[in-house]
Amino acid sequence: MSEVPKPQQPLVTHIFTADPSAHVFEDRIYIYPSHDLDHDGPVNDNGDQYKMEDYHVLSMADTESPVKDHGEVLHVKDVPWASRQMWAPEAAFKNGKFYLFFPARDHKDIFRIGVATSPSPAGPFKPEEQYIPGSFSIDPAVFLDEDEQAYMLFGGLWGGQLEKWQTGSYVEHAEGPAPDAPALGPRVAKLSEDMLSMASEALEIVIVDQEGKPLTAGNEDCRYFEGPWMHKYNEKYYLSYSTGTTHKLVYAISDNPMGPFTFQGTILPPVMGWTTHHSIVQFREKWYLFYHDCSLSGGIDYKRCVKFAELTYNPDGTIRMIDPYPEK
Ligand code: FUB
Repeated sequence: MSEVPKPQQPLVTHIFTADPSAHVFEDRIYIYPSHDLDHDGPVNDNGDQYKMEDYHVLSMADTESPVKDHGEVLHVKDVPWASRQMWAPEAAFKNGKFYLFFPARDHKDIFRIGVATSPSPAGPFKPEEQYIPGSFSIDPAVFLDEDEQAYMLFGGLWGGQLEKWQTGSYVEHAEGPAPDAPALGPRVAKLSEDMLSMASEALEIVIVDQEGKPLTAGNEDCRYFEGPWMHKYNEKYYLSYSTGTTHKLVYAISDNPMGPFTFQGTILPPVMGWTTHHSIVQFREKWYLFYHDCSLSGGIDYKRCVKFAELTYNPDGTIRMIDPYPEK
C-alpha cells in the first residue's frame, strides 16, 4: 500500500491514524501514529471511544514520495502488562536501537507507559515485560538533546488520568485544580542511558505567561491538556501541546528542557474533531508539523487521519500559525 502525500490531506486513507510522532531516521521520514478502529462502543469524556489495540509504522523518502505502511509492528496482546487502549506512541533512536514508547492501560485499568525495541525504525517492536517503573498517564514524547541525554515528557488530563497523580500516587476520584490555581503541567523525566527507565523523578513542567505568572487551570486557551512535544530551534527549547477543551495546538519556549517555559501562542487553531495532537520535525532544510483531524471519516471523532504541513518561524523565533483548512 502506498500513496503520494499532499500537504494538509490525509497521509493514508486505507486505515485511520492519529497522534503522529514524526522522526527522521536514516534520511527518511518515519511516522509513528495511533491506529484508530471502528466500533459501536461508548463515546465519553473518559475517552472510551479511543479503542486502539495496535500500532502501524508509516514512512516516506520525502514529502513528495509515496507513503509506505510497514504494517502492524506491535499489538496489545503481545504486551504482558497492558490490557487495552494503545494510545499515542513515540519513537526514538539511541544505542544503535529504535525504541517505541507507548501508553496503555495496565490490568488495573491505570494508564502506564511502556517501551519496546527494534533494530529497525520500521519494527516490529519487542515489548519489555513491565511498563517503565514509576510511569503513569499518557502521551509520551521523547526528546534527545545534543548531548545525547534523553528526556521523556508525558501526561494528559481527563481520560489520560493526570489529575489522579497530583499526590504522587494514584487517587481514583481526584479532580483537577480550581480555575484560579496553577494548571497541571506535563511531567518530564530524564531517561536512563538504556532508555528503559526513568533516571530522575518525573517533575512537573511549569508554563508561565509573558509576565512570568504560572498559567492557571481556568485559562483553557493556554494551559496544558495533553500531547506534549519538544523540539529545539536556535538553541531554545520549544514545548508544544494541545489545550484539549479549547482544541488548539500551542507552544511555549525555554532555555532549559525541564522548564519553566514561557507561553507564546497558537501553532494550529482547532481542527475537525475534539482531539488535536502533533509532532514537529526538521527534514533537510524545512520544518514540518504532523497533526490529525477527522476529515477522512467525515467527522467521526475517533476515526482520525494524520496530515502534515510546513511549519515556518518568524525572525524572532516565534512560530507562524498554520491555517488547517487554507482553501476554505
Ligand atoms: O488518541 C488517543 C488520545 O487522544 C491521545 O492519547 C490524545 O493525545 C488524544 O489525541
